[in-house]
Amino acid sequence: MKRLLKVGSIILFVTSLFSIKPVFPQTEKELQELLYPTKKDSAIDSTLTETKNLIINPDEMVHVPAGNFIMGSEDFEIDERPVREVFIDEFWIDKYPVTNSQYARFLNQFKDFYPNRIDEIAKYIDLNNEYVKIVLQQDLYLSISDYENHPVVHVSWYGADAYAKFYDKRLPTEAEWEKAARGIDGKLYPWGNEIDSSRANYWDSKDPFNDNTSPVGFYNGQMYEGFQTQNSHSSFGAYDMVGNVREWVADWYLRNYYSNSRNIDPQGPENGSQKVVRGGGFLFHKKELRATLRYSLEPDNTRQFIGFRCASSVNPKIK
Ligand SMILES: [Ca+2]
Ligand SMILES: [Ca+2]
Repeated sequence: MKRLLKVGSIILFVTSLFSIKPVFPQTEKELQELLYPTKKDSAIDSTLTETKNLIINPDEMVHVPAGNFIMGSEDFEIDERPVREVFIDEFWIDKYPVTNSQYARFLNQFKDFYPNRIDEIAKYIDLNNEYVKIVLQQDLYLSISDYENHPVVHVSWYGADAYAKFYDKRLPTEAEWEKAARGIDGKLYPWGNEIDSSRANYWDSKDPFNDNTSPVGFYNGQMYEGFQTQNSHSSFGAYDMVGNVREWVADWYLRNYYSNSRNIDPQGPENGSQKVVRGGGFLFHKKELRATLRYSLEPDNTRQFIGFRCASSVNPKIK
């Protein structure tokens, strides 16, 4: 809201110079056009160019109702144990991982709103890395063509957290992420207990992206030039929870946290040195794609296979 107020006051100031009645943006698209009237190429293009007929709204969120779910697993690593029932209050979570288009838009807006914090951008994303598909061209951050709807990678936890806060969202807790991925009944994957290459992007899954990221929402049941997918969202409608990129979440990592944590809205340990990363990525074999797998990394670090998605405790439609 504070951002809209700021935008509103800028618009009021500019329009008052020309004695024109101010028009406040009603939608994100109108906001974009007001902010970047001559730079429309920075706006979100939700149409995939390289995969025809796959159209998504990357800003969409899905609702996860309040209630218990089964968290953890007894069958794999020690840090996934024990299995227990955990209550999570209602929340919303991004339907897809944050894309290159979205992150480029954030960087443009961030530098305009916080001109004295531009130095922080270097801590948010490793723009010099060859795998990053966002470039700075003439003072404007842009997604490289054909990668607009691929998940952003090489973002640090700080870069993920800054994005979420800028849009009045937050990172999901580890428990929220697992509930959004598995549903309430302890499934190993968002759709069930078996995995194959028609459902998620993993290493050697023979998808059309040559062991790279895939556009978010790709595994939706469509056939793409001979490659058949199955609709592989979770019970709550979130896509790419496993496969594609692993995702930063809010919690600090502690190996034995599950055996000590509370069973109502656990928030993770008070502190730590590594943040939790969830959901298998395109560089991992399918046996490492289970939704219970826990991974961790120092928050200032970045990886080619790590992105993120946001959550909200407030309905995004009534914010
Ligand atoms: Ca793959
Ligand atoms: Ca994922």
